[in-house]
Amino acid sequence: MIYVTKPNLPPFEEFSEILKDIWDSKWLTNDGPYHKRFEQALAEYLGVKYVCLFANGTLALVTALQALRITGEVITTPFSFVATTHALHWNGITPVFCDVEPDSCNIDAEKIESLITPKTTAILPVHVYGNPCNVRKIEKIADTYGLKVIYDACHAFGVGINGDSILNFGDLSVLSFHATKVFTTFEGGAIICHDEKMKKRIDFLKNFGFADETVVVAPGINAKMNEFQAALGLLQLKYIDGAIEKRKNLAMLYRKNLSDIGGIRMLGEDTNVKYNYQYFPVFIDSAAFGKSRDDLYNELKNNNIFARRYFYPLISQFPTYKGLSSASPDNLPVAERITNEVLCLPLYADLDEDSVDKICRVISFRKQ
Ligand code: T4K
Repeated sequence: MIYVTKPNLPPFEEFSEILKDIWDSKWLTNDGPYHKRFEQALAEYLGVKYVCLFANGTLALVTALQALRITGEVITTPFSFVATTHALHWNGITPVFCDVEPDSCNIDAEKIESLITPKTTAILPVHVYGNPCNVRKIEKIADTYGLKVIYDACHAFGVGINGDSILNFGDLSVLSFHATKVFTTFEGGAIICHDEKMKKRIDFLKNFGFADETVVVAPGINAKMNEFQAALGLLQLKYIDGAIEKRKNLAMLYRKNLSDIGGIRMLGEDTNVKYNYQYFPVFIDSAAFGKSRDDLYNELKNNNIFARRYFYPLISQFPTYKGLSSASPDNLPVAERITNEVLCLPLYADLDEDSVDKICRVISFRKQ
C-alpha cells in the first residue's frame, strides 16, 4: 500500500525520553515548559516574530478571525480543504468565493476587487500546496480598501520567497501540524503574528479568554497545544530540513519521469521561492491523456497506490455553501476545471525512489 502521505517521525527512543520527562513532571498542558521552548524555537526556525501554538490548524483559523474581529463578508478560495471556509462559517461570516489561477491554484488576485462590497472586511487566501499567493497584489488591495488579510498557510511550513518567510505577509498566517503535513506534532497548528499585543490577544483567546486567574477579557475557546505535541514539535525541528530535502529529490524524480507524458500538467517552480514539497499535484487533461483523472485515480488504487484528489469537490459545492451566489460555477470557471483534473501523487520523506518509478510506470502504462 502506498498512501498519499506518511508522517515523518523522529527516532522513537528520542521521543520516549521526553515522554518520561513529561510523565515525571506531571505538567501536561497550559503553557508548560515544552510549549514555551517550542514556541521560541519555532519562531527562530521559521524566521518570524511571534508564534502562538494551537491544538490544530482549524482552531487556529477560527481564532485568527476572532483575534482580528472579522465580521460580514470575507473573500476566499473554493479550492482548499473545507476547514478554510468552515472557519468563516463558525464565526458567522459569509464566505465570498473568488476564482483561482490555473498556474498556482491560488486565489486569483486580479479578481478580488470585483467581489468587494461594503460588507467585506477581510481576505482569506490559501497558499495551496505551499505555493505562495500573489502576496504583493493582495497587500495592495487590502491597503486600498482597508481590509485585513489572513493567510491559510497550512501547507506552507518553511516556505520562503526572496529570502523571507511567506508567513511574514498579511496580518496573520495559520499553520497546520497535522499528521499529513510536512511538519507534524500529531495534531497541531499555529498562528503567526507580527506584534506582541496581538500575540497576547491570541494567547488569551486560545485559553478561554483568561488574562489571569480571575480576569476573562474575551469569549475565548480551548485551543491550546499540549506538552506532548510541543515536545514532538521541538524534536521534529532537528529533522525537518532533511525530510524536506528528501521530498525535493522525489519531486524532481516525478518531474523527470512524467515530463514526456502528454496530457499531464505539473505546476511550475519559481527560482525565488523556497518550497517545502508538501504535495505533488498533477493535472490530467483527459482528451490529451486518453483517460480521465478519475480513471487514473482508480487505476492507481487497483495497484495499491492511494493518490488523493485534493481538492475535489470544491468547497463551494458542499451543501452549506452551494446556495451562495459566489458559489455559482459560472463565477469559478478555473476552479471548476482544475478540481476535475487534479490528482496529488504520494509524496513523503520515507517514500523510496523505486516506488516513485512504479507509480510513474502505472501512469505511463495507462497512456499506451
Ligand atoms: N487549511 C488547509 C488548507 C488544510 O489543508 C487543512 C488540513 C486545514 C486548513 C486544517 O488543518 P488541521 O485542523 O487539520 O490541522 C487531511 C487532514 O486531516 C487535514 O489536516 C488536511 N488539511 C487535509 C488536506 O488532509 P484527509 O481526510 O484527506 O486525511 P486522511 O485521514 O484520509 O489521511 C490521508 C492519508 O495520510 C492516509 O491515507 C494515510 C496517511 N495518514 C493519515 C493519518 C491521519 C497516515 O499515514 N497517518 C495518519 O495518522 O484530511
